[in-house]
Amino acid sequence: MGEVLIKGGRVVTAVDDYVADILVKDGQIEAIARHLPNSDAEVHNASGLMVLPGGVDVHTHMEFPLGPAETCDTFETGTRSAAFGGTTTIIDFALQKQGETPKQALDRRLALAEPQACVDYGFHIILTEVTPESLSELPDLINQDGVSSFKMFMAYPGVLMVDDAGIFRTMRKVGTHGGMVNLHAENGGVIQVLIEEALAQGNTSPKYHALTRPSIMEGEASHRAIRLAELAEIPVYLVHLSAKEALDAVVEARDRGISAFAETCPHYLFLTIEEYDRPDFDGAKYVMTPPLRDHTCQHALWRGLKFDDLQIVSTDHCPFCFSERPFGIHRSKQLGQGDFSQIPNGAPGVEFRVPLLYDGGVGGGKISLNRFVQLTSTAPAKMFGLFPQKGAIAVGSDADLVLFDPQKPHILSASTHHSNVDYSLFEGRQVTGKVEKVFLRGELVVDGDRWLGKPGNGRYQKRSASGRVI
Ligand code: DUC
Ligand code: ZN
Ligand code: ZN
Repeated sequence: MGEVLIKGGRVVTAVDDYVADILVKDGQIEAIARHLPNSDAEVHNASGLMVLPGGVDVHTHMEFPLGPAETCDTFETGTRSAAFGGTTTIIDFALQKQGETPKQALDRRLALAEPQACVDYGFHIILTEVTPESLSELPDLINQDGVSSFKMFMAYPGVLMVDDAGIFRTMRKVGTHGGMVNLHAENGGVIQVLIEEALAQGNTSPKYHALTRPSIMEGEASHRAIRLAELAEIPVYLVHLSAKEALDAVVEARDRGISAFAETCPHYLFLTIEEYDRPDFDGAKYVMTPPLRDHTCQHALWRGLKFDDLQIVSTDHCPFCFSERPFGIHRSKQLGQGDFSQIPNGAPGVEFRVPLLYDGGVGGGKISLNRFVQLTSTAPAKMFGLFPQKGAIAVGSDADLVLFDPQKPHILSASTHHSNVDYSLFEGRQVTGKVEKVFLRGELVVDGDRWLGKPGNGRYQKRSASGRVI
């Protein structure tokens, strides 16, 4: 690949903000200076634009099985959608299926992603069977295969849930090797009772998804997760934190010097439980887990982002179409017609994270510009062992660069997004701040509305064991 020169952009990182030229050579940043000569490089004029490090979304689910359902984005469509939204690295999940070892799960997902990925990618492994055999594979996965984080579910009993003993055993093993444990923190047993009670009373509409997953049960499980990690002496990372009660547990632990970390997602920052009051079956579009919460929670989340009680904004992009066509009932919310508990849990969002957080966060005066970059790129790269290759604009870092127009208004819509999913949580919402160009290791992959990337050009990222340094 020839050299690329990005001229006169406003370089914004988690700590910097200055105007400079950036020279890219062999996919990496070669030089940054006030003025660089044009030489033979392909030149891109970035005056009036911000130059941001490529977004890092550490929570996505492409062609992912969830019970009888499967998400409707392939690795190709989902990563292309990510690129259009300014995200150049994702960390997806390899789910350990029944009878499978963690390494087998990883290999299966790598084979699926490799020919399709349009942006760089890594995997967390979801452990569902904590057996001596599974545990014995973890050191090599961390030290050789570049998988340094392992997710477990405290919800979905009988399907995905791992009990406290299994979580604790995993924490001990992962901690010894410097890895990170990610937890879906909700009290699965109690929620199951509430679901059964609701259905027995004939309460079947999507709203009951939210009513049967109370925020105090997220708070309880978050507290338990942190206490287990404290005993195991390992950092812990709570995924998709939505409830004030859960955030309170994180704040309390961090105040005591415990390494508790958490992400939240745009839907919890911008939407509330009222969405479930939509008529007919429309509330199903908002069925994700945990569910949308109230304004008190939303306010607490923004405060948490501002003061670093929450470290990362990821999407939990887990798209299921609303309609049965064209991808079939198993990739559709229609699976749950007449029974909210059968609605596939998940919602799309990988394309809108960066513009939404810029518009609502920076534009809305809730977080600073540097904090926005930290939350969407630098902190996720650091938390999951990708920094300084990713998450930085620095000499030697990968030239994953986003040219972003901070003044440009545009409308978020399923009619113009690039995911396979047929709806948007944010349909019709106008935001200010648009991704104009995206470079993946120096290659221009998005130019306005044009797609120039290629499936298979995304590279698997072996991650370091961030638990040692976080
Ligand atoms: N948790 C996730 O992280 N994603 C989809 C569903 C769920 O419960
Ligand atoms: Zn989850
Ligand atoms: Zn998820």
